Amino acid sequence: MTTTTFGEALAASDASQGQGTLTDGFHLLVDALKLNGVETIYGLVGIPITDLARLAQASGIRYIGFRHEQSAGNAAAAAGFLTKKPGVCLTVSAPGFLNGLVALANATTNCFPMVQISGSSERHLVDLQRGEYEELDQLAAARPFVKAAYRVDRAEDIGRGVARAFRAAVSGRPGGVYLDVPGAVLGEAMDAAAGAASLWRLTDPAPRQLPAPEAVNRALSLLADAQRPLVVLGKGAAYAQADEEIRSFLESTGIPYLPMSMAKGLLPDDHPQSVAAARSLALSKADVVMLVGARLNWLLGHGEAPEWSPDAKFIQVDIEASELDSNQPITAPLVGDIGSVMAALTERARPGQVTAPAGWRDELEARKARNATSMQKRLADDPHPMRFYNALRAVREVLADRPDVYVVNEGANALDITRNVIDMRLPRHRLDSGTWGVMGIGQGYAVAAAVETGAPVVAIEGDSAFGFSGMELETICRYDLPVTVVVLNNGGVYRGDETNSASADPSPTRLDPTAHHERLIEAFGGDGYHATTPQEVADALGKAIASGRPALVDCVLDPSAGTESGHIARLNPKSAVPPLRQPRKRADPATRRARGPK
Ligand code: OXT
Ligand code: ADP
Ligand code: MG
Repeated sequence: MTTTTFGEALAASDASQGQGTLTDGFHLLVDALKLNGVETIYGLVGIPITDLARLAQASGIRYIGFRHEQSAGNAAAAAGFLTKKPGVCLTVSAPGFLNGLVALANATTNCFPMVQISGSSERHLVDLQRGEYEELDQLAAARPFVKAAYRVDRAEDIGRGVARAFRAAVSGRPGGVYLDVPGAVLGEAMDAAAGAASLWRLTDPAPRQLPAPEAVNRALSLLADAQRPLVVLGKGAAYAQADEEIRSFLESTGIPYLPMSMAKGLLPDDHPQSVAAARSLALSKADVVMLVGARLNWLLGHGEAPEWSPDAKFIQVDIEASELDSNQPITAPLVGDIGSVMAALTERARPGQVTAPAGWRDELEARKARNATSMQKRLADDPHPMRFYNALRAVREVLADRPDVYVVNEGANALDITRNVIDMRLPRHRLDSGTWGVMGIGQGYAVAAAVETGAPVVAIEGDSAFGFSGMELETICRYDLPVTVVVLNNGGVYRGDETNSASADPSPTRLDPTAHHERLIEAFGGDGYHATTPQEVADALGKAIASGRPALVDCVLDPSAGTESGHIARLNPKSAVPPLRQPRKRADPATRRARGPK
């Protein structure tokens, strides 16, 4: 029996294409992706897409293989956010597809453009539920979670399917799109010339959307009458890559702005107009608020009093008209792409028409100064073991010299405290848990940031958050990426000192406080550091970034550091009924190990 290697098959297929005879679904899909500018695919192979990944790689597309589809999907989503082009994730049928779907749904929630292409099993067997290998109606399963979902049923429709998926992902409000490609379609042969003619490249994938002039005037009049105007910049503003238009409007008017977490760095965090350090005052007192690529969702208290003034009037700049009025009346809707809207506002504003009254600016400055002083105090403390602020002070000092570093951030306390302690100075350099507050994005986002930009990445993660995608350390090492993972290790989900009242089992929030996460990366050839003081954190991080190698710094924190749910504890349901049992102090196995033999 003779076997054909993939390389031989590829050469033969190239030769046959050269003769202008036959092509197949594999080639057409790769060609369609290349034609539409895809440079990288994030995925995990298996039946029926293994040869597709090989072919993509052979054709010059970079293929990054992960250990779990969710991380591959998260990488594709982050790539979409960073590049403004759909990130592509490739998965196998049924379970692989479902693993990736969480990331696709998260991308949709975050308004990131992403396309998940999944192989699927034999349609005639799946549809009659005959018990096919990895049987699942994937198209139906995807629909509720995505912006759009399509299936290609014939090789001749591959070009159309790719065009449709890419257009849907990136135009208007960006989001996640599912493209189902049954194995049989990948293997289907067709005339090569007809196949080539069936592909096309999208013209103007995300057309500009200009605001109506009267809508611009309405917004300017409202701003002109404001005594306490405020601009809120969201991750849509970061995504829009309209940095100059946004800066120019803000600086020409002097209006204070609040950056949402992923908009940090759009203007440098030390910009005098930033009121990140006077957040609650800015929200509660602003009388006219202009939302730019930010939804009035839970992260902004739905625009409700007392977090906001009950009399506040809202202007909303968004590409998605149906977002407006979702929570509060929008007095001045500005529907369009952020670049066009901000440019129109600057152009149409009469000199001196929109300003920020001095009294308002002074009030905000005073609050900023007060909060900056308490932040300095917290950072200056030097308890042993370390707590969040002390470890992060060291990280902050190292990153102060490296504004080029991309910061990925997840956890609860690890998220909330990092957001406020680590300043960002460049746009789109911070990627985090986003609209869902999801754990598990860490390593996937870090891989994408490194692959898409070539810049160093520091992923700052709670020890629980890290665990969701920890095995991707191997991916980071395999591709030798300049990623440093900083684990803020307090031994628990929120904190690590809770005891169980009922048995020897650890409490639900407990993890192992004795864990040495740095040993995980050493298993794959990366550099591991164990840090117990701020100086050790700074030394390790400085070395790790300078090396350009995969690294992990395990920062040992006091297990009592951290509060339940971080800054969003109020979202935990409260009951009037007292707990059944009072906690009985009983050390669990991890604590006993940490204490050592008696
Ligand atoms: O204005 P005032 O005076 O009020 O002051 C404010 C600012 O002005 C000021 N400030 C500053 N002062 C001085 N200097 C500077 N630079 C400065 N910057 C700000 O500080 C205060 C507070 O400011 P802030 O933070 O802006 O304001 P606030 O009120 O907090 O903002 C509100 C929010 C809502 C906008 C903000 O809090 C926010 O963005 N929060 C995001 C919260 C979030 O998404 N959390 C993650 C989810 S928690 C939970 O769900 C977790 N789970 C469950 C789970 C999840 N999520 N996913 C999956 C798939 N499965 C399960 C789990 C398992 S978290 C988690 C793991 C946790 O354990 P880890 O070990 O990972 O993490 P640790 O907690 O570290 O142990
Ligand atoms: P944040 O969580 O930072 O507040 P959100 O994700 O809630 O930000 O909001 C992002 C908003 O930005 C979405 O409503 C989305 O429709 C919008 N958006 C995304 N890209 C653009 C763009 N290019 N122009 C205008 N609006 C955009
Ligand atoms: Mg923790």
